[in-house]
Amino acid sequence: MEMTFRWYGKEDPVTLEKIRQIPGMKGIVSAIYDIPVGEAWPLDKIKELKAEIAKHSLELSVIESVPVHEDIKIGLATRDKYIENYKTTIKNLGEAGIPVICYNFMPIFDWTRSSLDYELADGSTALIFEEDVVDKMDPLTGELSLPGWDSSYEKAELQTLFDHYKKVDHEKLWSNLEYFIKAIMPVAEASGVKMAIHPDDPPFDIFGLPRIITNKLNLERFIKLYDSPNNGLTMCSGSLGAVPENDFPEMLRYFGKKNRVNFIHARNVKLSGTRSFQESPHLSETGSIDMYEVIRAMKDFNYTGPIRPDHGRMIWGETGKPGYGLHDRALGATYLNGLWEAENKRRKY
Ligand code: DNO
Repeated sequence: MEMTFRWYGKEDPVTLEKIRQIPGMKGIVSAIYDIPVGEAWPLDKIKELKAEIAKHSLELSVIESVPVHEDIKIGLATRDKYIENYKTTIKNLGEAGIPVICYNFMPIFDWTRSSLDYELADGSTALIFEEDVVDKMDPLTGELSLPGWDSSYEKAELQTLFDHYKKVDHEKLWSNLEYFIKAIMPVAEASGVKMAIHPDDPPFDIFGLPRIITNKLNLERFIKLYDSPNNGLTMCSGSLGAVPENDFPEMLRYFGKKNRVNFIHARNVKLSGTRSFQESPHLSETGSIDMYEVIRAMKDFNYTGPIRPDHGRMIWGETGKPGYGLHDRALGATYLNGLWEAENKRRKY
């Protein structure tokens, strides 16, 4: 595995100087944040980002995300022009030597939580999802926005989008995804770029909008849309593991053996209901996911790709982007490195 860390660019209070001091840190997961969703990313901007990261002896290992324009997800006639732009971005990223692109296909909203600063028993704060709270939220106010969302929409746009999505059920979303995948994958293959779709977070419908990248059956359906290792997955333990019916380590092993795991997000969640959870520290005993099993699964298919510690709590008085502080994510990276070293050595003896 290659240990990586998400960096939100020059505005991020967690600087590259700090990230490179985390033991074993090799790569950066980042994006270009000032290009409107749907436009092509110019090669020179990509090269600039890569060079900035290289100055700190780190590598730009993954782009997360190249966002998918809503017209593609809805299946509007305008989608073709956005798909052409997406193909240009993939081609340019390939030319700059970026090996992996993470993206998602969630309608309108990216990852969603009911609170960003829930106080845990130890005084740290974490992100949580409580179904009954989310059920009462009004998604049309335009006030719902989370740190790190690829895109968020103004109130007026939201109503139009919701109107469009009235005609998009799960099967329609699948066919729009298939259309997109079949169009972009030949370019990804020719450019040497591995695509890694991120599961829906949480992995069930919210606000009446369909979500389809949610469980083993659907991931299997997804990889069959286009049979190529370039058409792969981001296996995110916290997203898929947020519902009791998903056995994350088993799914990781299964898709890993099929050579479809192109990126891994590791974090823990503590389930507090069938559709409610708290983000917990990475350590197995604090959450519902057995992180040692995750590492064992990775070893079972000899994973050599990128992994990043996903969201951390806010600890030691740190302030900043909820989920994306330095300290708890650095602890997460160190813990994962420890499990990995131990499992590697155990297998050699
Ligand atoms: C949350 C992240 C997601 C992810 C996108 C990928 O912290 O895992 O925002 O970056 O869904 O497109």
